[in-house]
Amino acid sequence: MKTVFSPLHSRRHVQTELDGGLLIAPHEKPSRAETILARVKDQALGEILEPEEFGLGPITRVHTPDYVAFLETCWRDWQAEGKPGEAIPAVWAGRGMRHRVPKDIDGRLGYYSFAAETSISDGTWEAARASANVALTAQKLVAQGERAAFALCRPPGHHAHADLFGGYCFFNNAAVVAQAFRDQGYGKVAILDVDFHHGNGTQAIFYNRADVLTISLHGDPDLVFPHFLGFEDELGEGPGEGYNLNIVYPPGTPYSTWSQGLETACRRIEAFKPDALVVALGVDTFEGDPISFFKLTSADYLTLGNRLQQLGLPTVFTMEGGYDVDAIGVNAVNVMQGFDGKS
Ligand code: OKS
Ligand code: MG
Ligand code: ZN
Repeated sequence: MKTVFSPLHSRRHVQTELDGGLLIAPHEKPSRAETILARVKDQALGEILEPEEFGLGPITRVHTPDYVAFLETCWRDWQAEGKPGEAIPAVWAGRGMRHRVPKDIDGRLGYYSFAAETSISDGTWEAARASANVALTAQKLVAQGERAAFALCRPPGHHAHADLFGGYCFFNNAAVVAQAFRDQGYGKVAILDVDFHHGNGTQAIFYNRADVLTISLHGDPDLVFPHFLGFEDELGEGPGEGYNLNIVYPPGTPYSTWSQGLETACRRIEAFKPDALVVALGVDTFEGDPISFFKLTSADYLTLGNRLQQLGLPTVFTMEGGYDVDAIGVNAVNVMQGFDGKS
């Protein structure tokens, strides 16, 4: 399988993540992508390509132009106000308040986000753009006939809504890829999110559409991030009713349980008969992950990859979460190798 990777991911190098009342060193750090790339090379998974430049067109198919413009100037605007640290949202429109875009940068940071752990500094815009280009290049490879491609995206994307950042995500790479398939004439696309966290942004972007099926397996949002979306009674709305599926699990879930939901998801995808599949791949389901509570083992990722291959679909993998950096390369590449037939 071919991998798409951009060294520009390292332009996202924030120093802070608000966690437990402290500004800690971020979990979502450059070594994540470098470790996966090293494993891709070590295992000779396949050719490694740099992304092409697709411009903002495919991004604004799923994100609003005002949100994209905000991200482009956010750090500049923050600095222009003389703020001493990294840009962190700290105020939101609560119940009963008005959802309008303020002029002030503190107000706009709140308007365009849903959480405060995701700081912004210089280079975040460039890295997020590169990450979307990585995803779109993988999509192009598959549209040109590759059975599958690995978009080694960083920063990740699945939490980003049409006009909200958060959960370390800015552009929803999986959604951008799915929409690109649609715009190229693929009639139906399925997105399967196997990251530990609910793919809230992906769900929201396609919630009222029947042409893109969204499925996410994740930790119970009653207990974990993103807290306010991802419950099993969220089935889609309007024309999209029946085209969103959430499968939630409690702490300690091993592959033997998790894979039952995977089977449900695979059967739903088979019934949908999509023309392409996007897998939002997080490996924060790993037993050693520092911020998650599932118990998947490294060997389980080979099994997962093999099961996804059996769907028989043109497939783009977009990299999402995974924070046990020592294991992230083995785990992510195991999915690709399982897909390619290794057991
Ligand atoms: C807040 C925890 C924030 C978790 C962000 C989740 C990132 C992720 N202390 N999403 O898939 O991995
Ligand atoms: Mg998920
Ligand atoms: Zn995650």
